[in-house]
Amino acid sequence: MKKKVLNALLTCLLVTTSLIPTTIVTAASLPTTPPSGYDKAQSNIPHGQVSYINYQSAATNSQRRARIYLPPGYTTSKKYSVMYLLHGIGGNEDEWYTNGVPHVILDNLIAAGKIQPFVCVLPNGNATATGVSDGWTNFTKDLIGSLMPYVESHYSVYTDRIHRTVAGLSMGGGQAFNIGLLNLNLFPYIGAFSAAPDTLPNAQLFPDNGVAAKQQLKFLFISYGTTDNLINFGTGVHTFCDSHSIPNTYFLVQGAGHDWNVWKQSLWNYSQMVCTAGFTSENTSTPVPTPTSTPTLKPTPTPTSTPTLKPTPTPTSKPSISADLNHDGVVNMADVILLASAFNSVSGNEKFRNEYDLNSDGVINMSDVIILAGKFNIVV
Ligand SMILES: [Ca+2]
Ligand SMILES: [Ca+2]
Repeated sequence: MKKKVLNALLTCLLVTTSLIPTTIVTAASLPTTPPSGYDKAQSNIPHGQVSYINYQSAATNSQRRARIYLPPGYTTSKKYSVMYLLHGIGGNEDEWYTNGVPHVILDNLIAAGKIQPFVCVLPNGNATATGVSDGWTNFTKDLIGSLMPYVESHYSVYTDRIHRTVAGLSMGGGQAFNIGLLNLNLFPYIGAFSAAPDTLPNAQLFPDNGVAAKQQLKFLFISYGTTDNLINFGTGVHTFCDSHSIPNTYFLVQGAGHDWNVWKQSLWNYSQMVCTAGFTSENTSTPVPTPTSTPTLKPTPTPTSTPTLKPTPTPTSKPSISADLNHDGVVNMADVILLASAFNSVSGNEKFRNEYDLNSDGVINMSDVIILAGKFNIVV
């Protein structure tokens, strides 16, 4: 008799347990430091697949390449959410895959039941082409006008805003801010990891003083290593949001710089938190808010006051200044950091004018970073 009661209780317990959704584990304690092994491939779990895609871009009038991660068990009998994950200066569609192993991090999170499976696209965020002065800005047009339509017509993915996010590191973090905040009708979740000087000023990111962002943003994640010299760019956005009651998550990795330790940890946290915020929700009944500002393909309003994104003057007309600003023989992130430290300095400072004003227009700004980006990884 006792055994019967015990069995009944046990059955009851099993039924109850099976009724608990096996989906998202609460991410209340996030963001945090990931457990060791979060970025290490495990042989005993299902793996997603990463492959190249080629699409015709109206922004460059050429074929462009991206990588796409399809989660384990991907099937056309269901719809998936899509994350666009952007790389940094000097990188391309291979950078995240090679150095940040998003496929490994996502496989592990899915296997652990921490996130729902979703599709992750790794674009080339520098949509440079003949006649295009700034491929990084031109990427907005490429992403929205060509890459997103390609992905949404070739894969079994949702096409509404609730199931789409943009995130990125460094230059890609700046792009995530610029693209996401100025196209809130398309991107309600934004992740900016160690955002670089391409981050637009708050007046441009929040043209209505943050009203639309407060209304439409569902999740904003901003992260940095505490020793990163670029920390002020995204922290300025964080501060603006705090002072305008726009919810945001500000994640600092203590003692870290501008590196993959921060970016991989950020992806691990962001992926879980964005799912909790509704990114992979199966409930599609959430109404799309009417955009209060007209969505535009170009994130940059006409630069009337600042000479940002000016076309590079022809090199023949100016004496060429080396982009190897720290004179260590290679053009890389260290030089961007030096340049950023002198941002918005004007020609009154002779050292800056002589060494950092790469296009010799009297001001150190994004135009100079674009020039530097064009020489990235060049050994001088
Ligand atoms: Ca250098
Ligand atoms: Ca300049």
